[in-house]
Amino acid sequence: MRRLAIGITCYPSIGGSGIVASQLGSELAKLGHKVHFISYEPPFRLDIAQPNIQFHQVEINQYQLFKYPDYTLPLAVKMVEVAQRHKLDILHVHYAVPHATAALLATHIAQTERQRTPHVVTTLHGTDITLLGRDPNLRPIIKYSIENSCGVTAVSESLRKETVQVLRTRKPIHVVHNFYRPMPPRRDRTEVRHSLRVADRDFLLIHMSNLRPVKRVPDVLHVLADTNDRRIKLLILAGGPFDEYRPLAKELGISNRLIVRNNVVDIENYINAADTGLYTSEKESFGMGVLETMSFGKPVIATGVGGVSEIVQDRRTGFLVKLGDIGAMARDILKLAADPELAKRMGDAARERAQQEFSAEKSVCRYIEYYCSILSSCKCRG
Ligand code: GMT
Repeated sequence: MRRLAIGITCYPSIGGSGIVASQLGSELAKLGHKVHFISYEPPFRLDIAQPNIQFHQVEINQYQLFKYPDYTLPLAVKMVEVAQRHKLDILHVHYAVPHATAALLATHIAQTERQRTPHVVTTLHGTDITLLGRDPNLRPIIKYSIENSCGVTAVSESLRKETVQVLRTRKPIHVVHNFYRPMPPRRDRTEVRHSLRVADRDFLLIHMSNLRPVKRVPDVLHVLADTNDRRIKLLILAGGPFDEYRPLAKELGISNRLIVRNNVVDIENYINAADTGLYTSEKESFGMGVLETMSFGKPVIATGVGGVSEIVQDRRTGFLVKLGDIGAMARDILKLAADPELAKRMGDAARERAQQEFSAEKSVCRYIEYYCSILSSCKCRG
């Protein structure tokens, strides 16, 4: 197989898209491809010391002349520089704005300078379409960036459909589902539970997210309150501030059943210590937390929105519930808590589904095949 030189740009902060882009880069590097991350800081779950990986930092100068500091322009310049110096075949950008926009500008500059021009592959992750795509101030540039990329992928069928519906794009969009390679837990389940003050007989729910409004954190708390069982506890691995939700937890009388940990990196130890995942989002183009939870053999109770229903199989790997149906979620939790055999059966099915349908092997292979098809057929490179 030909070794490729691939540039990757993503948001480096905590979030599913950065995690997916980092995992993809790391897997490509393991296969011998040269991977160049271009961003304002190293993505938070990326090991930049790994062989075949290099990180290129975008420097942003705060000129007084500009009221608002700009990132897109220095990013485009860095992309031109890296593409030329490292002979990039592919520039794989995660999110249409500003990353695909910067990549298109970079290829235009490179063409004008008669330099090496990489093929731009854009992956859509959700909020670029579901939120920004509906903003009339951004919609035309998002559409432009999609239509002019050499190739476009979406992380779920649901997001592909929504993109076509919201932006009326004609560009073919190829679906490559997100994937996850679980790290083996390094801490004993009982020890982790004890460190969280969770007893062996307790039933521990887990919720992992950045706590943005779209995740509906109040619903998570209401579901816990609705179970009305002291044995049922909830661990939130928060990628954002939780303090604004504390008054609600107090009002619902669940503070002593709630454990919050911030910016946890060793998620495998905590998911392994939990019993079931709980996700209440109102929108989710995929739902990395859902997949991560299932990968450790835990059933997931989730709202059946967007890409989540492409991951969770209702009544087989967990339960899919209507958005906002707090009562149904609480009943499903009680069902699992009362029936360890059911929880085990669903958890095993969840792990099997994660391994078979959302493995690193499968998705990385699909990306490589896609890169190769773009390299052999795309005419958009100068
Ligand atoms: O959901 C977020 O708040 C973060 C956002 C991101 O940029 O990481 O997540 C989006 O991309 C993830 C990776 O593809 C998906 O798993 C999430 O479902 C998607 N978020 C939304 O669609 C709301």
